[in-house]
This record gives sequence, structure tokens and C-alpha cells, in this order.
Amino acid sequence: MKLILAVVQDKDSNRLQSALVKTGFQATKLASTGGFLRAGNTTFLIGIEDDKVDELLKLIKDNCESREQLITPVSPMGGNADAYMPHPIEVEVGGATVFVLSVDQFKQY
Ligand code: 2BA
Repeated sequence: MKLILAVVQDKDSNRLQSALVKTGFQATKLASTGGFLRAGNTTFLIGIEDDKVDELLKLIKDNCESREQLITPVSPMGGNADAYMPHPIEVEVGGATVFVLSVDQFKQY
């Protein structure tokens, strides 16, 4: 058995959740925050049998888009804040960041 941890953008989370329910994958959805952008994202925990991993990865890929996002860097530490003009920079946020973990035991009590 595997545990899939998928970090996705909030904009894609409802679509992915509906697709998971429709295809019969059981999932837990957690509200999370990206360490870099410090913006909300969504983490799905999905426990599945090994032979379903590829099907699930395709489903995640098909339902999550990568997007450009603008961020404004904070002023430099110790610098002259008056002279500092923050310029927004663009980063590409991926459709999904996915970890596939092996599960030693799965119990439901
Ligand atoms: P954030 O940490 O908010 O990162 C959002 C996007 O900012 C990243 O998109 C990446 O394009 C960019 N970014 C992140 N760290 C950067 C840095 N030090 N310098 C320049 N650009 C940087 P993704 O890579 O698609 O990641 C989307 C979200 O997935 C992340 O949100 C984070 O919540 C999660 N994530 C990504 N890699 C992870 C990892 N190795 N472990 C745990 N969570 C991860």
C-alpha cells in the first residue's frame, strides 16, 4: 500500500476532490500553507493499493494546472527601506507536488 501526499493549489482542490470521489479514491483534504509564498494551498492524503498509483497520479496531473503567480519580495534586512522599491516577481507554481510513500501498516479501528 502507498500513501500519496499531494500539495495542490486551492484553485484546483475542488475539481480534484470531485474527480477523486467520482473514481472511488478515498482522500483526506488538509488546509496547508506554502513555505515560500506563505499562501494557502491544499494537501491531499490518499491511501491506495500499489497497482492504483499510476491511475491516481494521472488523475492528479489532469486536474491540477501550473500557474504563474506574482510575489512582492520583502525589503532587504538592514538596507535603506526608503530607497527600496519592491518589484513583484513571477514564480511558476506547479500543478501538484506529489510524494509517494510506502505504508508499513494500515488499520481502521
Ligand atoms: P510554496 O512553498 O509557497 O512555493 C510556491 C512556488 O514558489 C513553488 O512552486 C516554486 O515555484 C517557488 N519556490 C519555492 N521555493 C522557492 C525558492 N526557494 N526560490 C525560488 N522559488 C521558490 P512548486 O514547486 O510547484 O511548489 C508548490 C507548493 O508545494 C509549495 O508552496 C509547497 O507548499 C509545496 N512543496 C513544494 N516542494 C515541496 C517540498 N520539497 N516539500 C514540501 N512541500 C513542498
